Amino acid sequence: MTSIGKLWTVSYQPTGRRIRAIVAFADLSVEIPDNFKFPGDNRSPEFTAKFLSGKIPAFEDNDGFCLFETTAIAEYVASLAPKSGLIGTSPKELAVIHQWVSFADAEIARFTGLIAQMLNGIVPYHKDIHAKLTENQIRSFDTLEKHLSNRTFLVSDKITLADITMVSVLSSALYFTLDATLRKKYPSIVQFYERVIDHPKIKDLNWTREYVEKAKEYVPKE
Ligand SMILES: N[C@@H](CCC(=O)N[C@@H](CS)C(=O)NCC(=O)O)C(=O)O
Repeated sequence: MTSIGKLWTVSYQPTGRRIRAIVAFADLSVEIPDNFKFPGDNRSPEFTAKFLSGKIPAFEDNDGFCLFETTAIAEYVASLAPKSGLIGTSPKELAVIHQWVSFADAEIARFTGLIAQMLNGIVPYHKDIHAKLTENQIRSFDTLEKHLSNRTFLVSDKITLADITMVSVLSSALYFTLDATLRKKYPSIVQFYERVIDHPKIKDLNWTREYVEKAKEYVPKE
């Protein structure tokens, strides 16, 4: 397997898992530096000289080409293996892949992320905002369920970057928000998630496999 460079991430980072899944699906490999302390080293001058945002995931190839931002890294890695089918086979297919990548990030992951930040006390908790974010996310689940009700994968009959992106986002939702009641409403989403994460090339990537029973709620600190 060809090593394409280094990926700075941590084992529990969902966006890092997304990139690692793309690397694995494309039959490539990437080195994960193990002497990297996070949080901490991401703010060091050495790190920010390469990656201006000071955030992970961050990628450097074997020639010193550096990238930050998950979607940019994911698509670049997918483009290194065009035969994998990850970036489709035509400009139209790539546009539809972008549509679902954007939908996954902006219309599902954004809400899970904000809800998780409120529940974890990173941003102040507000009940009405929590309810509104939940409502917005449910609208997105409705759209996704409708689309998947008669399809195996999001874009074509093969796994693409869109599918791997979507399961990386659903993995967090299944941990925080997509609870047993919602899962009954969205059988196609759950079947799709399990179909993609069980692909032999990516099944060992520590996806969420035990789903939340009741959407996580705010517990005020004493
Ligand atoms: N938009 C970025 C977000 C990256 C991001 O927020 N990473 C967090 C960890 S999940 C980080 O590195 N935080 C460190 C910091 O803010 O200093 C992406 O999609 O890659």
